[in-house]
Amino acid sequence: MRNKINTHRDQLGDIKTLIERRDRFWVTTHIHPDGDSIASVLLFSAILQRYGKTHCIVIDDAVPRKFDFLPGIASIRSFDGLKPAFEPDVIAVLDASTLQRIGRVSGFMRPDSTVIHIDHHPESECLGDARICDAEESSTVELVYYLAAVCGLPITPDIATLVYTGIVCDTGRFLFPNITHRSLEICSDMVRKGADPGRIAERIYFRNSPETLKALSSALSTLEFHFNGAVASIHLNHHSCGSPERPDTEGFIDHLLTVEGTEVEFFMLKLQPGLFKVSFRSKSYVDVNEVAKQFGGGGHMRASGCMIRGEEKEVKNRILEVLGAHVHPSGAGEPPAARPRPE
Ligand SMILES: [Mn+2]
Repeated sequence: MRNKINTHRDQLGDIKTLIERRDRFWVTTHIHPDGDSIASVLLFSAILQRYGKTHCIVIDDAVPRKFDFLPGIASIRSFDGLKPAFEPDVIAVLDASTLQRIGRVSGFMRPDSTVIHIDHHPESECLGDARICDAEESSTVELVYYLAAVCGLPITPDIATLVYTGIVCDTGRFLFPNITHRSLEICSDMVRKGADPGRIAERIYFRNSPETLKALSSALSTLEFHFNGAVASIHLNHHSCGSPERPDTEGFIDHLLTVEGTEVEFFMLKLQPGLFKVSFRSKSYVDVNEVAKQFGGGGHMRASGCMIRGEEKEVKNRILEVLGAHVHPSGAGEPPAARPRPE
């Protein structure tokens, strides 16, 4: 961990200086916020608080209910199209690879706005006046944690809970290949400093509504395989779930990863007639960031997403056409390439 702080010493120093010199901050992250993005904005906000800075967290989306236990969560303001009460000197953009990803909040940025950008997506625009973009990190919250260390933020049980939660969520509960020895070391340290893994798991993963489980069952009943089993897909129309609320479908796609022999998984969630939110996962050789990019989306090599307009059949066919160029049509997988060992 020390090594990483050394690697980013200059950038961390630039961000710290900017925080010390300016007074009013907006802190934001991507739409459809997840555990990492929410933990990151809350941790950044704790750093600002330590310096006594005026700030607000503004996200162009609702915060999923499962994160309601996170310390400071009530301070997050869901963007309602109106400008927050004060003009910022600085906007901190966390865990979003492009400004498009922060939704309508970007509409309030001026060309001369000062931006801090902290992110771990590959091909991040890396757009800030002060920035750290490091795709070797499992999560953005790890990078914000380094900043917290450089700024001397004491690691209280609340802070430890934020960091641990962000890492757990972005590593698929320590199962995805993006996990590094650093992430595990940091988590171990966070547990020592008061994060409670059992309670955090219970809050995030074991409080599904019956509607969510029914929605999962209905999605899994649409399971299909393509290209001799190399690709698995499911779809769901969230209006058909019998609940007026959008069910929490995050994690549905991960069930497809459990099937032996598949390389790519995708999940089409119909948000409204003619509009699908599509998530992709891959296991060893297909770069699904490239796949999602073809539809105007993006993400990581092993997990990505995009929005696609069209009718269900047409959307699925377009996805399969793109995937056809990436998977072995015989269904035979390639051995995973040896992963470079990150520092
Ligand atoms: Mn992330």
